[in-house]
Amino acid sequence: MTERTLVLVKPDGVERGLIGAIIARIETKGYTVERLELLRATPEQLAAHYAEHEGKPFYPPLVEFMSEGPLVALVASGHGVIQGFRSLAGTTDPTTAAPGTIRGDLGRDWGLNVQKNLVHGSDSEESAAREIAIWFPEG
Ligand code: RTP
Ligand code: MG
Repeated sequence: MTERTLVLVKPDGVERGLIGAIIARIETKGYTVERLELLRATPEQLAAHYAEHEGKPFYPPLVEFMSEGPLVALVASGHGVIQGFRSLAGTTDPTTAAPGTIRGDLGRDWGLNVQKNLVHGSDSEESAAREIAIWFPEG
C-alpha cells in the first residue's frame, strides 16, 4: 500500500516565499502531492497537532509562531514517504541540519526562542493518520 505523510510548510516558509522551493523538493524526489491547502491554523488544530509537546518550554512560542501567518498543509504519497520526507527535511535545528536538506539549505537561526525550521513532517504511520485527519478533516 502506498504510504502517505502530512507535511506543513510552516509560516516562516510561506512568509519567505519558499512554498514552491519546498514543494519542488518533494516532487523532484519522486513523491506525489495528493492534497494541498493554504490556510490559517486554528488554536484547536495546533493543540491537536502538537499535543505531544504540551508542557514543554518551547510549546507556547511554538504555537504562537505557527499562528502568526498562513501555512501550507499537504499530503504527499509514495513508498517510504514518511521516512523519506523526514530525511529531506533534515534535523530539527536548521543551524546544524545537513546541507542538502530543506532545513540545512534554506533555514537558519533567527535568534528567537523557537526553532523556525520551515517544515513539519509526520514521524510515523500513526502520526501521519492522526495529522492528516487534523488538517484535512473532510477526508
Ligand atoms: P516537526 O515535528 O515540526 O516535523 O519537527 P521535529 O519532529 O524535527 O521536531 P519536534 O521535536 O517534534 O518539535 C516540534 C517543533 O517545535 C519546534 N521546536 N523548537 N528548543 C526549541 O526551540 C524547539 N524545539 C522544538 C520546532 O519548530 C520543531 O520543529
Ligand atoms: Mg515532530
